[in-house]
Amino acid sequence: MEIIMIDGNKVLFSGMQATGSLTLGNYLGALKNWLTLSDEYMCFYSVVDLHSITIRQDPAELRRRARNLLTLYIAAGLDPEKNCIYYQSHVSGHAELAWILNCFTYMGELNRMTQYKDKAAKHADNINAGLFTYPVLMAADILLYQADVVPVGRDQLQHLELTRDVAQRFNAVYGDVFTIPEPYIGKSGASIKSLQDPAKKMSKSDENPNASIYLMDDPDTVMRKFKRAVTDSEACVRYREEQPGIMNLMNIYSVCTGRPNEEIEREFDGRGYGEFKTAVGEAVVDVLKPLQERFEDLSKNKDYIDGIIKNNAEKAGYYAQKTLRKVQKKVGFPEKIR
Ligand code: ATP
Ligand code: LTN
Repeated sequence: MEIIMIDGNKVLFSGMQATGSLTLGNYLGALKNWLTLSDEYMCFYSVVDLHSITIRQDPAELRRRARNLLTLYIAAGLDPEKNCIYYQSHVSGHAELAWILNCFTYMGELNRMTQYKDKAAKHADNINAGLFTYPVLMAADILLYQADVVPVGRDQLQHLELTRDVAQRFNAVYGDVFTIPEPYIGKSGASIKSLQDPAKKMSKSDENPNASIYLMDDPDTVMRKFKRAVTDSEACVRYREEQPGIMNLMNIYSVCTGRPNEEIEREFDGRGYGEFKTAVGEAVVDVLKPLQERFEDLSKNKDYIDGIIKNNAEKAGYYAQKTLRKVQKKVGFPEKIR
């Protein structure tokens, strides 16, 4: 099988939508893993703004959020010289490949996507075709760069499975065109739950601001939200299914401090939830503080960020074209006459 090796490294692709402000769930479930993996792979980290417009957006607000998100990738520690950090909309190959892959994806497959069902229920007044084919665009993102690995939170696994199915289907017809990507799910950050309803994932589009910790929340807000977090009446810090609220707080505490659950259980044995919540809040504040400071500094440096946007769009475009040309040829589009 021919795998396109970029600079001899394996390839990683991931992306986030510029809808709403990033939450602790996004950070612990995705961004943090991106950092761990970025040394081992040639990485593409995209601000997936094409995906964002499947929900109606205010144009100025979308532009602002997209830039903040790109800046945040860098503030989180991703080196923009080594990693390709760019806007999806700056590389037209995403949309072009998505069209081709649409013709290799079945309605029945897309109908089964739980994210589509959730979003369609939430936005019943705007169930557009883009929302339905969203996972195909995601498959195009990944396959365009011949990604070997895709770090995501657990909620995206179904989309990854679809990506693999579509890639295999295409390869079965045309030969080994696409690398079949593997998902990478981090351990405890895989699914951070809402602080107000531990049955739901923490989400940046939750209407209740107390349900999510935003990466830009100040320390007082973080502490207040953890104090109000929904728990139970068991009054013991134990990692078990019957206590989903506490499990969630333990997950957060564990990823932020690097300490295993057994140690946390020992530390808080016989102590109340109040103390535990304060400790979790403080651990989160310690993680967010340096991130917020770097974000502020970078935001002031317009020329630096503009340079990254320009260079990385060119770099991503170069690799995207390589795959796209190959795919266009395989499906039978005529060569351009130059
Ligand atoms: P939205 O509410 O707009 O759907 P979201 O908060 O679910 O957004 P996405 O942009 O869909 O965030 O996801 C970005 C990345 O963060 C994905 O890899 C996703 O799996 C991960 N992620 C999102 N929420 C969580 C969470 N609560 N726990 C762990 N990972 C998460
Ligand atoms: N669908 C993802 C965002 C996303 C993505 C991708 C993630 C778009 N394209 C490619 C990984 C790889 C989401 O909603 N979190």
